[in-house]
Amino acid sequence: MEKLKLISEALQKGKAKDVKEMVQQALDAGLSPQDILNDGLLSGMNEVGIKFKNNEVYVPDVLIAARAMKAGTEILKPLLVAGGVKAKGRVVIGTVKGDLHDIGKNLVAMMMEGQGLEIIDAGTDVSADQFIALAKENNAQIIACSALLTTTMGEMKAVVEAASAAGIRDQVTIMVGGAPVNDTFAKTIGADIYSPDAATAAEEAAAALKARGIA
Ligand code: B1M
Repeated sequence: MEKLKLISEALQKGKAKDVKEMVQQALDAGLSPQDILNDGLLSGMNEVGIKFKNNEVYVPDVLIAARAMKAGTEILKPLLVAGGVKAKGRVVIGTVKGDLHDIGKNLVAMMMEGQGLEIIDAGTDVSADQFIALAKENNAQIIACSALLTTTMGEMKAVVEAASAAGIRDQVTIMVGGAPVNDTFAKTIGADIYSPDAATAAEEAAAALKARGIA
């Protein structure tokens, strides 16, 4: 689809204003928010990732692409969040200590909101102790950890251990995700749920709460 390709290209060039306008135009033309997200914005970000890996673009280029991504998702957010199945429950979400990547985490938070969950967003570079303190303070049933670096994914284990040490392990469902994370890793560290993408994470969060009789 030409419109989505153009969005992807504008995102790769970091043209936030253009991305914003083009996303709105695509919506006005009747394209679905999900298609615009997947085949426009995420596809563009994926290309940036490939170029970043091959040293064809550098950190500043990635940052302006990330800003353009944010501009596009801001337009989509109310549409992706609306119409979700209402569920009760509170989630503390964050990107683990040492890790500043927040685009995926923000998408997960957005989709969970769409499931009617209340989100306490701890931001990025969140230590295990911060996750636990926020979960206790807010009486959260879910702790959701995102990691994008192989060097930081180990922090997720620290979160699981800190929940045990704080005596709340049986009260919180610990969810993990992010590009380097997989199901085997999640099982190894004792997390409860691994989800490969934001939409699945939101569905699994709602299902976990339902299974616990909360939703
Ligand atoms: Co970084 N970076 N980065 N980066 N960056 C990656 C992750 C990398 C794969 C690039 C590469 O080499 N190809 C590589 C990691 C290599 C590795 O560890 N194996 C990398 C590196 C090396 C680095 C630095 C070390 C670079 C440097 O400084 N030399 C540095 C680290 C900084 C730090 O965190 N301490 C760094 C910095 C940055 C920027 C700041 C420039 C920027 C982040 C901006 C921001 O987030 N605000 C950035 C970006 C944008 C990327 C890439 C290009 C894109 C990441 C992204 O946002 N993807 C990335 C390459 C890539 O992924 N292709 C790369 C889109 C996003 C929607 O996907 O976050 O995977 P993702 O989320 C997905 C799923 O993973 C899942 O749902 C989402 C989709 O629905 N998901 C969850 C995520 N969290 C979840 C949680 C869940 C469930 C699902 O449950 C709780």
